[in-house]
Amino acid sequence: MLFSDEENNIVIAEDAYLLKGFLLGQGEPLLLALSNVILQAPLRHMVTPGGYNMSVAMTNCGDWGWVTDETGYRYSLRDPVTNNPWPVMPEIFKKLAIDAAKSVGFNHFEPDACLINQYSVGSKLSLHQDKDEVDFSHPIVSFSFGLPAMFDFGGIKREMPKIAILLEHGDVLVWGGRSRLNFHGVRSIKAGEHPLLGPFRFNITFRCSH
Ligand code: MD3
Ligand code: FE
Repeated sequence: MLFSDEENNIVIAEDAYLLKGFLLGQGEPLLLALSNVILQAPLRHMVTPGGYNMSVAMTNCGDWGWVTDETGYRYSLRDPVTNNPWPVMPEIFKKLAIDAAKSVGFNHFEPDACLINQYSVGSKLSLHQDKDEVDFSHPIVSFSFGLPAMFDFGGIKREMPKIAILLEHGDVLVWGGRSRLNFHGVRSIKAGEHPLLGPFRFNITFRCSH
């Protein structure tokens, strides 16, 4: 069951919070910063170690970027498309991610990696765990923009029951501690038009990769 704590954040699970509409006052500078990152490090469909093309298009900013290819998943200091370092993490991204983490009690969050996911209509992210980081004591913070998505949140084993959570433009998830390694995924995005982002959803995750 979902319930709200004293600050009116929604507690989804142990150490996992949904900050509904947290970013709504900051949409314009955030989306400007996002478009600036994407101009320097273009969105691309990466290949999984199993040889599948991901339906989600991705890029990164910050010191480390998450990449996948036929050889596996890893964090890289350079963009394999341009061979450049990833674009600097925009100050406004970093500040709001740290503020969001702080608002639910994660006081020492210093992300060194920021993964940008672009979903078109029909894109999905299959059930997975995030375990390419070195230290799972740090939370993950995620920002959602554009079209809504149904997010599935499961347990620490793939076959455990899942709850579905609607993620909308301006929402933030902070995910750490006892839920850090839980399985999760994003269901296929339904057709729609967002007034600012058109037929797309963007999700931006902030992590301590090292
Ligand atoms: C729950 N992204 O990039 S963000 C991913 O909406 C990813 O694009 C999704 O899963 C998206 O790896 C979900 C929310 C999220 C991020 C990390 C988690 C939920 C999490 C780690 C553990 C459990
Ligand atoms: Fe994930």
